[in-house]
Amino acid sequence: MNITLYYCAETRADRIRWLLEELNLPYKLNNIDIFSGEGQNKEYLKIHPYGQVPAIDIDGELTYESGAICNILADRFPEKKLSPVVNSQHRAQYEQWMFFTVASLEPPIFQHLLHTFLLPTELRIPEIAQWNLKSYRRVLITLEKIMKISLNKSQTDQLYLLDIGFSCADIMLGSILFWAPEIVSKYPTLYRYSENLKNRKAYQRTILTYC
Ligand SMILES: N[C@@H](CCC(=O)N[C@@H](CS)C(=O)NCC(=O)O)C(=O)O
Repeated sequence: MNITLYYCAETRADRIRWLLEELNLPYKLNNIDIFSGEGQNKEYLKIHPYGQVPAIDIDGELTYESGAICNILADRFPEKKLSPVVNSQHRAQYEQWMFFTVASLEPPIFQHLLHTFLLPTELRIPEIAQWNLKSYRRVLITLEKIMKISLNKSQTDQLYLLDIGFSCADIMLGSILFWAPEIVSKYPTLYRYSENLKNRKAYQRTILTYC
């Protein structure tokens, strides 16, 4: 299998790289410097019509959208057990978490970060930053309660979203929690969960090449 990941460090493309490392697959990286506008090059727009990362080429088949790429890759290697097989007992829970991350968890924290430091100063709107921080905290409060219940039921102190163990849903959710650890640190179970994920060898290999 020939895999090329269109990548930029410290972006949503890290989710895919982390998953590729967990799957132990060989892959090529094609670095696209979205911060200098490289994403909008005519050539790259043929790969990703919005000029964003990640995008992936698997044996000549192009896909973009990080959640979809994660699903496709995890499902293609069922023996690695990073996604429960379709129609299996745990698949519904898995799908729930995969959609929850991009639809409910990511938007408020991304909007908060946009309006606190990602956008140029003159475009930041403090009210939007505040409102989204409040929304993000609301999501985290409930998530903390859910995680705490799971931890109490679990026989080990390793915490994952699915009781069958680590899955691609942990990559999706964890990678969003990593964006603002100072906020997550107010929720002890969630913080412990995200710090444990950071210690995974495959994640460490992903971030090793940052500097
Ligand atoms: N929903 C998309 C979002 C992709 C996205 O916004 N990527 C950012 C980096 S994290 C990007 O490429 N931004 C450059 C741009 O929007 O021009 C996904 O999850 O793949």
